[in-house]
Amino acid sequence: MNREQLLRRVKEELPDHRYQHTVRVAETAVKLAKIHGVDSNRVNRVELAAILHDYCKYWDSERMKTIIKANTQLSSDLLNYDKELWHGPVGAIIAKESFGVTDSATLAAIANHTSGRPGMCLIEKVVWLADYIEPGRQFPGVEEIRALAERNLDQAMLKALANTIVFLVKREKQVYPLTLATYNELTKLCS
Ligand code: DGI
Ligand code: FE
Ligand code: FE
Ligand code: FE
Repeated sequence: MNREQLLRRVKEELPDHRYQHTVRVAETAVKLAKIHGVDSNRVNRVELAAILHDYCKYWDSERMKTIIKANTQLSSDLLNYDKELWHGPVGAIIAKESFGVTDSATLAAIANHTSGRPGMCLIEKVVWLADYIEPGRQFPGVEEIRALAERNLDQAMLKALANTIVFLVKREKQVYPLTLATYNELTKLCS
């Protein structure tokens, strides 16, 4: 499937504002990939992961639950946490099964784009941050993280995760253990 066919499939699955977000994440991710020296023959993996990252975002939660239960490589602990955390891991399964994606970094970038994970590779970090800083995102502090993302991916992710965790704690929401583990690892990488 070429890029245009893929984008058409994604467009069918998403409301227009989310499709536009996806296109901006792909553009931002490619830009970040080039800045941070992703091999030129791997930039297409970054773009592919970005195009598919929110594919399952609007799926019915029962449909996602069924997929999580059926795939033992996904943590069943996910089901004890917010549904918002499900569309990445489920998206990676669908990328593999319905779109024939086999590259492990591409699949990991889709799977972990919400929480992150300790030990993320360059491609995963670029997609994670592109999702956070794409030009349509507007919230206090985003400009600082946009600037940081061009210089240092780890520092940018640390700041973004700190913001996310503060946002969740202020609303007395659960913080997924992988989100915290990612944050903790980045505090060490950045110290
Ligand atoms: O799908 P997007 O809106 O583009 O972005 P996303 O997949 O990165 O995040 C989706 C939502 O998940 C966002 O509102 C923040 C939230 N989130 C991120 N980490 C956690 C979380 N929600 C909970 N409850 N716990 C987390 O650890
Ligand atoms: Fe998402
Ligand atoms: Fe994100
Ligand atoms: Fe997104």
